[in-house]
Amino acid sequence: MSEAHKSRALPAGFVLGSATASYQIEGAATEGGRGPSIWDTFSHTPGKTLGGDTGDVACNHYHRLEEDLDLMAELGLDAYRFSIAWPRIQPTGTGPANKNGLDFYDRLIDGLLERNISPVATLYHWDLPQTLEDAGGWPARSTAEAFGDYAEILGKHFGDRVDTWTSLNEPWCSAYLGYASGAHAPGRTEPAASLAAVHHLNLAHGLALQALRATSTGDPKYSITLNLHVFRGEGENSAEAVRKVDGVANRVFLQPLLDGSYPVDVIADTATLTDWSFVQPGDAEIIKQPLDVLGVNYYSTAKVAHWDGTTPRQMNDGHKDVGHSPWPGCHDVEFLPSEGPYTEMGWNIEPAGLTELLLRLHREYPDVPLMITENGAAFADEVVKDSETPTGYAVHDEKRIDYVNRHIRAALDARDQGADLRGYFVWSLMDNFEWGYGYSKRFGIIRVDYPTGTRIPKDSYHWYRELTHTRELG
Ligand code: GBH
Repeated sequence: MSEAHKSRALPAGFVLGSATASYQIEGAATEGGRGPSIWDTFSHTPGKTLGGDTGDVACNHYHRLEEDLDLMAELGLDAYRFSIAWPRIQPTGTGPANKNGLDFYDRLIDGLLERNISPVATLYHWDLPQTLEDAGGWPARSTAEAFGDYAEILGKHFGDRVDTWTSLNEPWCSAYLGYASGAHAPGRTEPAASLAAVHHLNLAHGLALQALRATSTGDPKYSITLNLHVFRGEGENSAEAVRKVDGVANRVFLQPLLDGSYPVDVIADTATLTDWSFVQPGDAEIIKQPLDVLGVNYYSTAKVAHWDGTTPRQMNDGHKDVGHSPWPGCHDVEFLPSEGPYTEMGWNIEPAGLTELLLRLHREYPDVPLMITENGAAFADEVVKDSETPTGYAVHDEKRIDYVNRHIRAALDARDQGADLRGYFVWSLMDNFEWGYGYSKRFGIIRVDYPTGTRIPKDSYHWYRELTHTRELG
């Protein structure tokens, strides 16, 4: 029996969850008073998403809430990580709360609590109200301020019942894919603006945590989720290349959030783009809020090298190549293809990277508890007729099971070596709108049949259910 399949017990209290995001699953884009977000605008702009796919209907979760809650209960989840759509709560990003929007998340949160599932709520998973983008978006300070007001509404209304508040999901993506590479909404390609966005996202996190702490009457935990990168350097001068990309990818978030300052090397590397004057006195104190848990999203690693300018530079941002770099200040860094195996996204599979990442965080910030808030894989599923199942179909996805199995083991390896890891959320509960890739990529442990919306639990769902019940990896 190979190491990967030796049975291994989960530690007591280790949280097993699953994750989704509002725009990726809800649909009902114009219902319940929801205003347009930057992702509505972007996905409805020709050429921006594969096949012109949009989140208009998505998984229709908005109308299938009860069924989805029952699937989560059957799965035996300890916790469910979802995001709240800002434009459902404030259709134009400012002003009073929209009652219909609050109602929907009341039903979700109460439905989770009735089923003994802890609600882990993210305030922002990329669906910025379009009105705020029109006023400047994340490169504008006013967006961070508006986010603080939005957080106050949420704290007052849901702060008696939420288990964990997460301010932002992956500000790296919001800043660099949204404002530098343009692969994500709003699709701007302005490297200098992307750095202002970084700061205003950090500031928004700080303002939100202050507002949530001031208004939540329960005893929630406070967190943020980052997509931290694991870089492998190759060849001469690669240490310098790794330092640069690590700066704009990881340390530009970790250091202000946890240490209260920006890395001086990042400020120097980006000096030709900006003088960082958007950082105002007092901002550092606002950003450095006590964190009960740091959320980590992990999928793969990346290989970088020093680029000497003699050959065409390879750039692979892990998303579509749109010709603009999401790496400001890294003009002499080249991205090399990593060794396989790969998922359907083209991302390399390397569980050891997760162990290393968790141990790094433990070494640098030993007092901060960690949670894997996303990990999972897109693979092509094998759908077969099966009269034994309620839907008449079975979905075989052995590769996804293997991916998740190996990554939980890699995470536990880090825990065994001292990392304070509290749990794991598989991405995703169900197939959904995979941003620029539309519906072409499936990450779910539940298959969604488009356009009917029929849910079909995959083999990985049954495997994960087994894990939540036995608490032992098979
Ligand atoms: C997450 O994004 C999202 O939170 C979620 O909504 C999404 O559906 C899910 O993952 C799957 O994509 O180092 O240049 O190769 C993850 C986005 C994926 C962005 C890996 C960076 C590698 C960049 N990240 N990607 S690079």
